[in-house]
Amino acid sequence: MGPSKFIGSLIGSAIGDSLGAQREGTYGFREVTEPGPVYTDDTAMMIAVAESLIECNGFDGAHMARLFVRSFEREPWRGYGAGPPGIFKMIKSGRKWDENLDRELYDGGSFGNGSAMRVAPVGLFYYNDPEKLREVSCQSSRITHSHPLGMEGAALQACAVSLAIREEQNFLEKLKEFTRADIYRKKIDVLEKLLDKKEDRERVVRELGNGIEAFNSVPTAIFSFLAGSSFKEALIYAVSLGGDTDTIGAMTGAIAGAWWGVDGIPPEWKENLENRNYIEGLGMRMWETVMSSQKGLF
Ligand code: F2R
Ligand code: MG
Ligand code: MG
Repeated sequence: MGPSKFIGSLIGSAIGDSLGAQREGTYGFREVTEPGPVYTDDTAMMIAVAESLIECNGFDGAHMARLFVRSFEREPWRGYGAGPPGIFKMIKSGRKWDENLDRELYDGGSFGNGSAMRVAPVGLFYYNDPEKLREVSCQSSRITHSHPLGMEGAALQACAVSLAIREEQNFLEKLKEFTRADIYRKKIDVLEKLLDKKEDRERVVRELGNGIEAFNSVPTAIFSFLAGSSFKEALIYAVSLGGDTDTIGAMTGAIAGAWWGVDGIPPEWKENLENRNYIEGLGMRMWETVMSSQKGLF
């Protein structure tokens, strides 16, 4: 396998974020056809996840947490969710990454989509190892999102990216097998039935959601990917649903970019992406790291 799918997933995620950023938090069904000039917290955190996995050749929670803090301190204006900045402050003051710090902010921890929106690199890194993918998705989520539904959302999104890398033909069946929480399993059942009714956006949003909670956005991103017959179509559809559009866009883009590869992304969308060269380079480095560790196995 060449690097195209790895690069496509990271670039696709950043483009989906930039496309959706133009209408995050707005409602009603409206298409946006050109990505905006800047990406948001979704991409800033996704970059930190990728950098950490590459630098550590796998998951190191303390390292990843440090990179989150560094990224936030450099660019606090990226539009972070309510919880993470407080957690970064706790980590800076010496608290450990695995103390479930978000439980001091939310009962039972956060089930926001903040760990699913950044998890694509975990799906790439462990694309061939579903158990490890689940474990690292949950551990990386736990730094800021330790609620079981937050962790499950991250694991499900990473799984979708890994299935797209492999161009899995039984995509929904595999996702269903992987999922452990009822709310996600039920939504996967629903989305299968909605696939030929995608133009009824009101119904799609009513049944799948378009909110900031992981369970109201991860299934919607998976649906948007499946509803599109190209990267562009999937992304425009995802953002047209309104709500948490940068994040639903980022997650759809990570899956669609993994499936169609970097050449499946419209050139004019890539041209204007902020930090394009750096993100492409990260995709390449991640591919090299994964391929060289696989070589060691055989
Ligand atoms: N925050 C935003 N957008 C707001 C507007 C930004 C503005 N444009 C700007 O420029 O400043 N976007 C980003 O945040 C979302 C990810 O959020 P994250 O990281 O999950 O945050 P948090 O605080 O953990 O959770 C988000 C909300 O979910 C609800 N929630 C979570 N756990 C809960 C629980 N146990 N009980 C009840 N509610 C819970 C809360 O409402 C949280 O505020 C992405 O959209 C990203 O783009
Ligand atoms: Mg955002
Ligand atoms: Mg968002």
